[in-house]
Amino acid sequence: PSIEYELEAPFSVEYHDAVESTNDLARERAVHGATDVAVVANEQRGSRGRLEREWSSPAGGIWISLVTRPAVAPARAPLYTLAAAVATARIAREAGVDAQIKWPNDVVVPVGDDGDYRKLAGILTEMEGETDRIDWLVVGIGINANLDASDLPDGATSVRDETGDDVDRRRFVQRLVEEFDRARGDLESVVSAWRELALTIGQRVRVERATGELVGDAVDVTETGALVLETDDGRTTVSAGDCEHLRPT
Ligand code: BT5
Repeated sequence: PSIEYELEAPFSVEYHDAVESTNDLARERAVHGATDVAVVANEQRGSRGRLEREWSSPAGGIWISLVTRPAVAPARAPLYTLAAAVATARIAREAGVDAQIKWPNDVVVPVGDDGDYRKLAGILTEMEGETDRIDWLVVGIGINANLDASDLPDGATSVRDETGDDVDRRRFVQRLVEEFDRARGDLESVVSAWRELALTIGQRVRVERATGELVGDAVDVTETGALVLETDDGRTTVSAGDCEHLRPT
C-alpha cells in the first residue's frame, strides 16, 4: 500500500515510492534553502549508514529525512541525533516495542540481560555550517517497520517481528515528526530523556575509534551528547563522530 499523505504538522512531506537515499534528496532541498521538510520513501536503493556503511531499506520500512535549520553552534549537532533517537524510541514504544537507545545512534531491542540487542532503527545526521553556526541539518531515520527480520541484515529486528503487527506508517511518521519537533524545541530535556531510555548507560563497553580502542564503564552522556566512560585510567569522553563501533564487553 502507498504511504502517500500530507502531515498535519509541523513538517511538510515529500513522498517517494523509491529513491536512492532520502538523505541525498533532503540535502538537495537543504542546499536550496528549504527547512522543515520531511522526505519519505517506501524503499531506498542506495541508502547509507555512518562511515560509508550500507543501510538496507526494502519496501515496507519507514525511511525518512528531516531538514531543519537550527541557529546553534555545530557542537550541538549531536543533540539532534539524540533527539531523533528519543523520538523514534518513544513512538516505537507506543507501538508496543521494548525500544531502547544504544549510544550514539541506534534504537535497539534488548535480548536477555547480558547487554545483547537487535537493531530496530538507525540515524544518520549530516550538516553544513560555519564554525559558529549550523546552516542546515539533515536527520535521516531508518525504522524497520512493516518488514520481516529475515529480509534484513543479521542482528536486525522490526516492529512486525517484535509485536506481530504492522503499523500505520502515516500515523507513525506523524507522531515521529511531532516528537522530534518537541525535542528540538527543548534540547535541554533531550539529554535527560535520552538517559532514561539508554541501554548503554551502566554497561561495560568497548569503543572502537580510528585512534584506538577504549574499554570502560559507560556512566553518562554530556550536555552535547558525548559518552562519558570510566576507564582504568580515569574518566574520559568520546564524541559520536569518533565512535566507529560500540559493543558491550
Ligand atoms: C546507521 O548507520 O544506523 C544509520 C542508518 C540511517 C538510515 C537512514 S534511512 C533514511 C536516511 N537515508 C539514508 O540513506 N540513510 C538514512 P550505522 O550505525 O553505520 O549502522 C549501519 C549498520 O547497520 C550496517 O553496517 C549493518 O550492519 C546494519 N544494518 C544495515 N541495514 C540495517 C537495517 N535495516 N536494520 C538494522 N541494521 C541494519
